[in-house]
Amino acid sequence: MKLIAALTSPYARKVRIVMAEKKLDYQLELENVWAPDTKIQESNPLGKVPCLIMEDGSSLFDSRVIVEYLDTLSPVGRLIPQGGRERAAVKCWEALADGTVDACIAIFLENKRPEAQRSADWLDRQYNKIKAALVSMESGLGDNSYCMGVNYSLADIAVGCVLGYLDLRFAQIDWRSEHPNLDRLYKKLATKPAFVETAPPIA
Ligand code: GSF
Repeated sequence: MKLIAALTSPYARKVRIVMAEKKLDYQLELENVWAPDTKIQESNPLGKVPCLIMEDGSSLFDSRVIVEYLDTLSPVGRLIPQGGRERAAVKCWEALADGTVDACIAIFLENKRPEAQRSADWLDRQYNKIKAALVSMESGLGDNSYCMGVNYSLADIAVGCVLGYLDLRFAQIDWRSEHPNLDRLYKKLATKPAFVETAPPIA
């Protein structure tokens, strides 16, 4: 398997952490999807990473589809419950975390536009989503060890990737002091080899 990714992409980081936790071998191919000569659309018509190229050459995207597939490849360290409410709950945590990243990226891209073209209303709307999502994650986690209670799952990986992305691109958001439960979870996740190995480069 080959994973087309970018080192700063939180969605790709989620996939790479799942690969590491499942002890799956793969080749990492870095792609700058914003470069004019990017070939990403040959693999993903949407022009986005992460994109997984399977043994038969076919591709799989997006990150949620990829991690769901990877979890079926090996019984090592199941990250998504097989069915029922628990499965839906993990997927909902993932949707919340990925949706928070979507809002972060919308802000990041908006801020790349010339200042006169930026919409303050649009930026506010995205910041509000991030704020509300952090509140929701904080209360959903509560005093539990992990998002789903006692078991480490894809929910924690997805949440860890958002928090890492906030540190990378939104250092001005002091999420730690307002969200002590998330701080406690992140400290624990940050010691895991899969998180250490995939930490985004500081740039
Ligand atoms: C989002 C992927 C994405 O936006 C997923 O895989 O879960 N729902 C998708 N990737 C960004 C890179 S990043 O900021 O993580 C991307 O490839 N953007 C290029 C574009 O044209 O939007």
